[in-house]
Amino acid sequence: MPISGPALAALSSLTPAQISFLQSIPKAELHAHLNGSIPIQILQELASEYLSSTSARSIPDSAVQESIQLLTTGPALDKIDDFFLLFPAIYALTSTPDALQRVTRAVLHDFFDGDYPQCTYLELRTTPRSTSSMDREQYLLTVLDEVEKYSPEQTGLVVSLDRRMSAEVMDECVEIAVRLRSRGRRVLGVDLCGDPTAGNVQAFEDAFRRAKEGGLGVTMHIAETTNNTPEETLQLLSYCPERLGHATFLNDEAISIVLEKKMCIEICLTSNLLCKTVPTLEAHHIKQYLNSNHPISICTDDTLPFRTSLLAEYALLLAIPPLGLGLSEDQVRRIGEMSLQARFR
Ligand code: 6MZ
Repeated sequence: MPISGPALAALSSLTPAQISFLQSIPKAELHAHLNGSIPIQILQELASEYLSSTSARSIPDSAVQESIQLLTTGPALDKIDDFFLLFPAIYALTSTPDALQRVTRAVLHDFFDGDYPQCTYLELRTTPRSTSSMDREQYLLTVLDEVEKYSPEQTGLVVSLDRRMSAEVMDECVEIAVRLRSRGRRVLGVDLCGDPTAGNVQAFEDAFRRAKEGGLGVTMHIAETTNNTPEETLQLLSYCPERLGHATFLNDEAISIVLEKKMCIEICLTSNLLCKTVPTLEAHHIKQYLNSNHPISICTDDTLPFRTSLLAEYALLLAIPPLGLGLSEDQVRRIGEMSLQARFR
């Protein structure tokens, strides 16, 4: 995966000994979206197959070409909304079982067997989609088969519930997730993701209650933008997630709940910087969690558009300011341990 931007600057500033240290420490990637983590070469291959095929189109060829072009050069995002516009083209290319199988295999390879292993443990998350060639259950089974084939001890699946889903579709996804888990499949949890301004979170209560009753872990993208109101955030916290994605704009009341319940924060540094929800590394909310020794996990979010890797995200911890946060090796090792402790069982 090509790396650029702040992650590359941090990685390039490290000594070979520091890079070896980052490679050697045990760490879990807990927040990686499957369709946001596809290696660009695989996506380019899928795009050329799509453009030369005669099958029915779900979106115009020009939209696919434009998005692939942007993803190849590294998209400049003015705001977080621009990020979500990249997905219709990616989705058009991963809408058959064969394509989904290929991307899942490639993403697993990238995390475990690329030039060097990125992590010792991976929770991959994805949103079940119903397409013309598979229903939501087939979608999940296709991904799960690959995940379990690759390394059942080192990987598991988190089922993402998109905020744009209707309550019925959300319930269906949770029902499938619970059923597959009860059959011993590696379904570990559910996530709430998607456009942070979409949906009414009160309608999601039932889905999260059922997921918990079914033994699934719960994580959710929360307070990712200033459009997420304090009321919405408190409502989501009342569903008792064990982990939170981003949690960038929490008010004092929300922070005290998060600290008291020791909810692990999935921190995605490059994602926040590039989506401009955090202005600088210096201003990042990771600092308040480091100061209070609160559980955090360093994650990539979407290596494809953000052009980063887990190792590069860890480089942002170790590099000297302003390129990084200037943490000590002991602190960084401890963060790796925390990520492993926060995995869903
Ligand atoms: C919210 C995000 C996200 O599920 O199709 N996704 N949702 N905030 C983010 N941070 C910037 N990054 C990715 O992977 C792609 C989907 O993950 C969600 C979006 O809903 C996106 O469509 P899957 O594998």
